[in-house]
Amino acid sequence: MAQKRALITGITGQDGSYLAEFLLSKNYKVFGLTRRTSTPNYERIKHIEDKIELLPGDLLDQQSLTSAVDYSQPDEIYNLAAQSFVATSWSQPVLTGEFTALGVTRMLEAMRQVKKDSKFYQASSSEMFGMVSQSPQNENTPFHPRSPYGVAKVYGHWITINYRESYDLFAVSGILFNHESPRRGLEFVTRKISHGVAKIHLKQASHISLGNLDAKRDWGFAGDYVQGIWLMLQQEKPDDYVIATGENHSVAEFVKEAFKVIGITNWKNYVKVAKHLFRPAEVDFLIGDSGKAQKALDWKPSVTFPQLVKMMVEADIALLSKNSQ
Ligand code: NDP
Ligand code: GDR
Repeated sequence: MAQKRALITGITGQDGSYLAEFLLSKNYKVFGLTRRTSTPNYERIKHIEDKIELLPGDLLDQQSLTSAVDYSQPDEIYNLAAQSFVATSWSQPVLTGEFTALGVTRMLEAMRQVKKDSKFYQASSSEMFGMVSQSPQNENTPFHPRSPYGVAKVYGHWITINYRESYDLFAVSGILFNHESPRRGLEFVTRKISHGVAKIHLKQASHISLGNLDAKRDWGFAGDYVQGIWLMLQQEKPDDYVIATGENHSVAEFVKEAFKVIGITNWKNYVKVAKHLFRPAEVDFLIGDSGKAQKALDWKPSVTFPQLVKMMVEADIALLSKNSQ
């Protein structure tokens, strides 16, 4: 059988790096789209850089996307690139719309114009549910996004479905709930906590500043979730799936569990609540029902909440210890 070819946008991000590793383990030829920066940020993919091929491109630039698809001739396109930090979407709403919403159309156009028989994955998000109208949330739950990011993702979700229906493309949307790992960006709450706890453990900091401790999220492990993404493109027919653990916890519970890893129980003494970290509109409660994916894709999460927290705190302790040597 000919070697399969995949193009990943957002390969330098958390999910892109796990997905690239996973596809290499399946013997894919992996291409990754990277945008120009004055200093390369290949930290998450440096261990596989010699096994993949990086192509220049930006979600704002149609020509660069079309060229990347034309050059790589992918069997599968994974559109993971986005402005993905919800908080930033209020300070940069237009840019978020350009990347996270219109960027999807540009990628779909690139595929339609030069490689129509490719399979397309769109990274949709549980943020689309926003102010939830039912729990747990599944593929049929109505959307009520609460941030410019969430609104942009709803556009990306529907344009993917629209291209599937208009042009008969194999285009699918994975509605993924929060997924974390030691490779999570430092601005997201789980990594901010694991990194902060590691610093306190190593006596490099005295406290962590956080915003809303009451928000609840359905947190899974990114390594598990990229397998669900891949499975969606291995199906005979394109369809959309929720990927989630079916369990949720508050930010406070995450903090408590993280301090437990370093043997601290009175965690409230180490946390300061800062008003400026609260969002103009909040998503209070998310919990996903991945029953459809479990049945149709035979997917299920393998890492539990305490395992995830422990993995992240231990990885940050190791990282900070190494850096201070
Ligand atoms: P990251 O923020 O870690 O990675 C985002 C990636 O997008 C980076 O590689 C970034 O490149 C790239 N990117 C951003 N803007 C552009 C642009 N204009 N042109 C080209 N590339 C660009 O996100 P995650 O890995 O966590 O998430 C992957 C996708 O899944 C995102 O679309 C996110 O919105 C979505 N998602 C994530 C969930 C999660 O819990 N992680 C849950 C549901 C959906 P650079 O390194 O140059 O910044
Ligand atoms: P989220 O993730 O917005 O769910 O989006 P994030 O980790 O940023 O926030 C989760 C919850 O924690 C609360 N919170 C804080 N958040 C941050 N970042 N920093 C803080 O100090 C802090 N204190 C409390 C937030 O208010 C929020 O309720 C992530 C991203 O990966 C999206 O791209 C993805 O689509 C969704 O998950 C599913």
